[in-house]
Amino acid sequence: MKKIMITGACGQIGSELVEKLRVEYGTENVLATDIRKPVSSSGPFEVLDVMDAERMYDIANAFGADTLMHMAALLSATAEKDPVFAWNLNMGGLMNALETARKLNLQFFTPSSIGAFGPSTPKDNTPQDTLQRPTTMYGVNKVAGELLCDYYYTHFGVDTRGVRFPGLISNVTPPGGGTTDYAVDIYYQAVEKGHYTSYIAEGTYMDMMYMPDALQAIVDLMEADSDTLVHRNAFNITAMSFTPEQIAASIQKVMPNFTMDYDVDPARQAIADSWPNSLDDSAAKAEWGFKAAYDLDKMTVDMLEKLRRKLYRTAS
Ligand code: AKB
Repeated sequence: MKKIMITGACGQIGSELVEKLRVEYGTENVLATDIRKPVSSSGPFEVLDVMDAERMYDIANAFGADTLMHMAALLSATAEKDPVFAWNLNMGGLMNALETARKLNLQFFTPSSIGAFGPSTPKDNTPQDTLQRPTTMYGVNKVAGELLCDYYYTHFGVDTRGVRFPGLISNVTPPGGGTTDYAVDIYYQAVEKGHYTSYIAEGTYMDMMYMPDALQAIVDLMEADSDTLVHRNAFNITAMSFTPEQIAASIQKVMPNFTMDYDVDPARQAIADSWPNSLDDSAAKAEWGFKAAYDLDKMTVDMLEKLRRKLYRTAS
C-alpha cells in the first residue's frame, strides 16, 4: 500500500493530485502539505515550509511515507521577478525533499517543465535528449533539478522519477505566475466576458495538456516498472501544441461570439519565445506507455462546460 506525502498541495497541480491519489490509494494514505492551510481538507494535512528540512523529514517519518511528491515551486514568470528567491526556494526545497527521500528510502516524483529548454534547443518536435541552455531562472532551476534527481538515483539509489510538463490547463485551481497561464485565463474570460485580451502574441506555439492527463501521467509513471525506465527524471510529455488564435478558434466552435485581441506582455512573451513549439514524447510512450486522452477541442468542450457550472454556482 502506498503512503504518499505531497508538498505544495494547495497549488495548481497539488490540489487536484491530492484528490486523485486519495481516490486511487485511500484518503488516509495521502498526506497533503503546504505553506498555507487550505480552507477545507478532505484528509490528512500538515503545514510545511519546504525550506524547513528538519520538519519535512519529521512529517514524512511520522506519517510513515513510502513516496514523496515534491510539487512546491515558483513558476516561470514569478521566478523571473525575484530570481534569487526562486533559486533558494526551487533548489533549496528540492534538495530538502531529495534528502528526505534518501534518508527514508522514499520513491520520489518532482516535475520538470518545457522551461528546461532554451532558445538554442531545436524548436519543433524537440527531442528527449537535446541541448538545454535555458535563459530563465526557472529554466536554470529545472535543468539543475533534472540533473540532481539523476544524481540521487545514480549515487544513492533513490527511485526518482519526473516529467517535463507543458502548460497545464485546469478548471479547478488557477495557476499562479506561469507563462502558459493565458491558456487557462482565456476560458475563464470566455465564460465571464465573452472576450479575452491575450498577453501572448499571435503565432506563438507552446505545448499544453489538460489536467486529467497530467495527473494520470504522474500515476502511470510512478506505477511503471523501474526496469523499463531509461530517462527516469525528465520525460518529455505533451498532449497538444497551439497558438493563441488556435485556442480562440476552438472556443469559437462552442461560443461563436467569443472575441480575442492582443496586448502582449514583453516579459512573458520573451519566455514563451525561448521555449519549444512542440515536444517529441516518444520516450515516455515507449518506456511507460504515456498517452493523453484530450486534444484541444475535447478539452475546450469540457473546460467551458465545467467553468459554466462552477462560475454559475459561485454566483448564485
Ligand atoms: C509556466 O508557464 O511557468 C509553467 C510551465 C510550462 O512550467 N506552466
